[in-house]
Amino acid sequence: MSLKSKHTLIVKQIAQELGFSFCGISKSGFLEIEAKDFESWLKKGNNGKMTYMENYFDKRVDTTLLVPDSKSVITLMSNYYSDYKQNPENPKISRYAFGNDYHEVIKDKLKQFFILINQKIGEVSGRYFVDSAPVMEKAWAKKSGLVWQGKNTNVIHPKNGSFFFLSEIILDLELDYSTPIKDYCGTCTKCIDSCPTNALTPYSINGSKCISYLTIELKDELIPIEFHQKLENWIFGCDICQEVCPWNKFSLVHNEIQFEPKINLLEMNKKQWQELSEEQFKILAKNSPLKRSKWKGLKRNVESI
Ligand code: B12
Ligand code: SF4
Ligand code: SF4
Repeated sequence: MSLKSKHTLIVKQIAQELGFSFCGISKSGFLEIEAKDFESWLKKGNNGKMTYMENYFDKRVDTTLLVPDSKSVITLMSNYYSDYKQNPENPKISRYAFGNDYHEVIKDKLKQFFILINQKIGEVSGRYFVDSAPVMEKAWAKKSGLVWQGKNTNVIHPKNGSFFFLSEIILDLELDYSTPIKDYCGTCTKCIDSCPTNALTPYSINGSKCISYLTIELKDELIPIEFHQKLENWIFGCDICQEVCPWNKFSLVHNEIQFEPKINLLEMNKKQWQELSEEQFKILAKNSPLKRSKWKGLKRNVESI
């Protein structure tokens, strides 16, 4: 076995030890096709008021500019699927926010991953990311052969669906690379047909119309009135285009204790949300992604449904 293959094996073993669901690797570099698509997405204004998406364009589409001397992008997937069902009459929270904030949970694991690579392989440098950085995470997950990108724009694993977080380790170490898998959406259009705000066209999203954007990303202003009737009780994110996806019938419940549902938050009815004080919110939403919208933001969302 070549040294590169040995290192690849070590990386995949570490991923398993740390509880990542899947690990795929591709060559660090310029994302030529995605750069063009992303540029036209921005030109159409599909990012709405997420102006941070316009920053660091060159680095976002080229990991060798983001992490100079990098050779490999390791993509890691973390399952967050929970079969806990919220009462549909109550204000709804998307599954990814049932438990503790994934940014913190996964960042801790990536830190350990990096230490273990340095212990088991030798001195390797690089950086790790989860969500917040200018990295086209879905494009890298696709490239590394783990998933295809569905018409709802989420990436889907053929055996376990799309309820996964993505994260990456970008390294100056050469590894064995995988090739992309095929697209299994076929003639299905369930996600597009079910989106209440018509945010989707096949393989593309108008972010500014997505409930996830309206309830989380749109800050310091009211949710435009034309969307109020369409929120279908969602007050933090939206899971509709994933719930209707036939590939999510294969989802398995995660085994990450930190993603266990915070029942106290999830079982609140509208009246309880309306009466919730800022102090109570701080206690209930401790370590939760809901902190991102703050008490004020959630109150606005509750008043919009
Ligand atoms: C901005 C953002 C959003 C925005 C915009 C959504 C979007 N699809 O981009 C908003 C706020 C709406 C959002 C919502 C959600 N998000 Co978000 N988001 C991001 C973020 C920060 C950047 C994504 C990005 O680069 N968008 C830019 C556009 C251009 O990218 P794109 O949609 O992939 O576009 C490509 C396709 O359109 C393709 N394309 C264009 N034409 C064609 C034609 C064909 C035929 C094909 C095949 C492809 C194709 O080219 C484009 C460029 O590659 C990433 C984290 C990251 N750093 O990557 C998380 C991320 C994508 N989000 C995530 C999640 C979980 C969500 C939500 C499910 C949360 C929720 N429950 O509310 C929803 C899902 C909504 C949806 N249907 O996408 C996960 C997705 C995991 C997965 N399995 O796919 C990510 C990766 C975060 C993470 N680390 O886990 N999100
Ligand atoms: S998350 Fe909801 S609003 Fe956003 S695209 Fe999917 S179905 Fe539409
Ligand atoms: S619902 Fe259908 S079209 Fe949409 S992502 Fe899933 S398989 Fe693809």
